[in-house]
Amino acid sequence: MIETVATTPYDDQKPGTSGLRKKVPHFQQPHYAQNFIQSLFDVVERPADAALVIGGDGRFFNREVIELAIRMAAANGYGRVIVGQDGILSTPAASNLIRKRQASGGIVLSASHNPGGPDGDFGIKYNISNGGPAPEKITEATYRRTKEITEYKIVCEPAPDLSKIGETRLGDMVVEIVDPVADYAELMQALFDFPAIKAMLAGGFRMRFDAMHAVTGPYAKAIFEGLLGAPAGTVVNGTPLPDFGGGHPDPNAVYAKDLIDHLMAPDGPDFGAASDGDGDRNLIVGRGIVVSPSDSLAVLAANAHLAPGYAKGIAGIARSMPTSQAADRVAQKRGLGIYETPTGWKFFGNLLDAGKVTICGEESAGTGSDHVREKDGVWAVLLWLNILAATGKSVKDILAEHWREFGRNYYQRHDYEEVESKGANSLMDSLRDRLASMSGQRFGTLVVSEADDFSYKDPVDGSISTGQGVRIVFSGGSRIVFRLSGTGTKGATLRVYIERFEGHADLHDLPPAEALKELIETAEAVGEIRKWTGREAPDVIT
Ligand code: VG1
Ligand code: CO
Repeated sequence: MIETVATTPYDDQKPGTSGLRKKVPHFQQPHYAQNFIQSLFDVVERPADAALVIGGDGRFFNREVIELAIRMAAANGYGRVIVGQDGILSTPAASNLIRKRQASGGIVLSASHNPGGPDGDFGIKYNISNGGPAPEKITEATYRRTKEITEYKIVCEPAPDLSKIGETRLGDMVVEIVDPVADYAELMQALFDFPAIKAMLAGGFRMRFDAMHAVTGPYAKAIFEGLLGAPAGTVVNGTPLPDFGGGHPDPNAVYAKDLIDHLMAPDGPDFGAASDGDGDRNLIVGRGIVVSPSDSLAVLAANAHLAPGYAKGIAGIARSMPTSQAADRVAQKRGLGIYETPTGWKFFGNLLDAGKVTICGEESAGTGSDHVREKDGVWAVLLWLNILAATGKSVKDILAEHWREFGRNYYQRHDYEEVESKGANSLMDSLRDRLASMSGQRFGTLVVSEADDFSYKDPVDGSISTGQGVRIVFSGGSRIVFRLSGTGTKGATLRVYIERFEGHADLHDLPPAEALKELIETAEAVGEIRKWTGREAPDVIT
């Protein structure tokens, strides 16, 4: 039986970089999740009897909202929902299922790398039929709808048991509970040389995968320890926990320090990797060296042809604006198309669908390809392993050779977290006010050659996104980018991205902080970060 429930709008359901993210108690307000889900169902394109994929990263409140979404889908005319067992689906696995099963879309419940638990973060994201995050025109329409919603529909019956694989019915709708890993693992085997990676692992190559108590645990265990035969214990923190073990499932130098410490030991493993809450990010660490995500994108693009799935070569590369220009150098040398998009995976979808690019990446530890329409942590790890198996080289050697061939883009991102929104906005406003007069200005030895607020015109559908971050480019190509995060749930997070190109091979082994010293000082001088945020130093440097 379908019940129509009266509700009143909330005024703060505007999706950010990657869906709607709020603290759990915020989501637990009466009808809060229902309003957002109904607004989605009201605006998205879906044929009668459409299929919908539903899953999440297993964080606190995941199951409740999955059950709600199933009951609301049944009341809103969906013909079938495809749900990961126990409500689990990594973001890339959800993307794959949407594509493979020709669903009209999917609901992914995650706040990605943000902490979980009763006081942690929660999130709802909608993906469209190509498997990718909803583009801005849909997120904006959803937001408009949330401001005028008066009722939502839900079936009275409870959702079926999410732990039992198989089909049941709820009202007129089929509820299909699927193994969250099987289809994804099959796709990975179609892309990579599993026998070669398996032989490398059998030959004594040692790896460590840190799932950070988040969703990649079951995927990593099935693929690395199961299919590829890595010894049990290769995957650590491999059971998804509702609060991620109290940790912060963001694979960077701060939160994945334990993994990095293992890899820095002289007798440590050959290769280490970690993923985030929902399995779309990756951190790659070689023995004695952490790979910066922007470099990882460039290396993967330059070597993808070594994996069977990309043997024909790649069509082009796309990177988000703040991501370093290391990938551009690969594209230039190899005669490939290169696209610079705003932050967030939703901007890659059209380029991938149109076949303009094969590999995409962001400085925030996200890389992926046209195999799905999301970034994909385990995919990136497998492509690295495939490259290592095909070349027989170490991560350190691969990077050194890459820099010798293409030069090195030294890079850092400085995050100032949970600063007061007012100060952060003033900092950005002040920069924007000065953009027009900045060109030609001198800071130490650096001269500004160009300064703008990044805007993007999608080359496929012509849509325009403005205000995507302030770029200050210096003669010689060094850059400082300032933008505010669109995924935080408290105050504002200021991100400052700093980059300098170094072509001389004998200068490729400097610590990034040293190579970027002058630019870091210039970022303070231009942005007046201390003045506006009251902070002496960033919280996180990646
Ligand atoms: C951050 C990253 C961005 C990424 C987004 C979602 O956004 O900078 O590159 O796409 O998170 O990642 P922001 O607006 O906070 O800078 V995740 O792993 O949520 O799916
Ligand atoms: Co994520």
